[in-house]
Amino acid sequence: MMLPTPCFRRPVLRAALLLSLAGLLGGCGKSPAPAGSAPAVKIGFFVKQPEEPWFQLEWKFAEQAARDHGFTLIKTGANDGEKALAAIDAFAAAGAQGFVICTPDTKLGPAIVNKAKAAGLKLLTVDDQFLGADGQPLKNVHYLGISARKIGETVGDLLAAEMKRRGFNPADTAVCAVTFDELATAKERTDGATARLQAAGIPADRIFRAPMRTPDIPGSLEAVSTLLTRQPGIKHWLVCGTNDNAVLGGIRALEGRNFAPESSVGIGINGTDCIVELEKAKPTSFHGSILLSAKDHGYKTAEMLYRWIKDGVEPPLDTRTVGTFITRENFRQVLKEQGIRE
Ligand code: FCA
Repeated sequence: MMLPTPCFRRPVLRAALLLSLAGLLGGCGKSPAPAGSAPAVKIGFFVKQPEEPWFQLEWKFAEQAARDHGFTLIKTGANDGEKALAAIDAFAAAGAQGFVICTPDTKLGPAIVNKAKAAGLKLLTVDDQFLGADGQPLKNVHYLGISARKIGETVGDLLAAEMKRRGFNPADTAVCAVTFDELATAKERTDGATARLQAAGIPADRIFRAPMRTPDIPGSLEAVSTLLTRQPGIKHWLVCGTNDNAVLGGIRALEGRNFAPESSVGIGINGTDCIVELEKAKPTSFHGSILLSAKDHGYKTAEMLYRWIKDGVEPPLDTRTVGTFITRENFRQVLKEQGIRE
């Protein structure tokens, strides 16, 4: 079930919308629970960037969990903090007992926790860990995310190995790290990658950062184009970034400056937002990606919340997932094994 994200500005409209939402949800699916039995489980799943394949896959796997366990999933998302807060009201009005969220803004954490508490909803955060008022992670809020630093380090090691394999002259080679430091998991990834590249012998003054204003392909394209204008003498770029889209924007910027595909190398993170790129008949500079487990992030989070609601089994406070390196050589096989592609 997919909800449009309501934008509640006027109280009357808001009440009417919530009522119609409740009616809509009450009317769909299973018949009401018999008197005395536990109510049917309903779980909300809010994501910050619903247009991205990564988040669509999280939903797809959460839906699989809903089918397997017989609960109702309410999907909604937007890259907007106000809408995230409004979604909590909508989940409560729809009769949900809890929700999974990848928040558009980690600093909203305390507000989301308060709203969930007030509405009596259980809460599980995915991908982006909440921050408290002191800027530190809210460790008492249940979270499932990636081992970001470690995955970033793997990207750095793989880029260094690829530089050697391709025989790039270190004197003409530089690193482009497409960063989004506002988000802790993103910063840990690029910090991990650049630390390993420096350890592999790239001097610190040849490790350049391209900070994205928005965490998407246009944001990266703009940031990397600016960097390329400032550093015209580099022949080979090693591109890392917060996720696939960050790296893809960098690759598009290199193409815009006529870098040959084999002259540079990019390695992404997610593995789900670069499938079209890997499927292209001609290789680009996008060499591969660390495929994260969309199944763990979608199925497992929804399932953990379901067990918590239904059986009182509290999930661990902090669960971390790992990734698998995919390239043009193995991606079809690995995506099939992980249930992402037929
Ligand atoms: C963050 C990123 C996503 C994905 C996820 C695991 O939310 O923005 O692209 O990498 O972590």
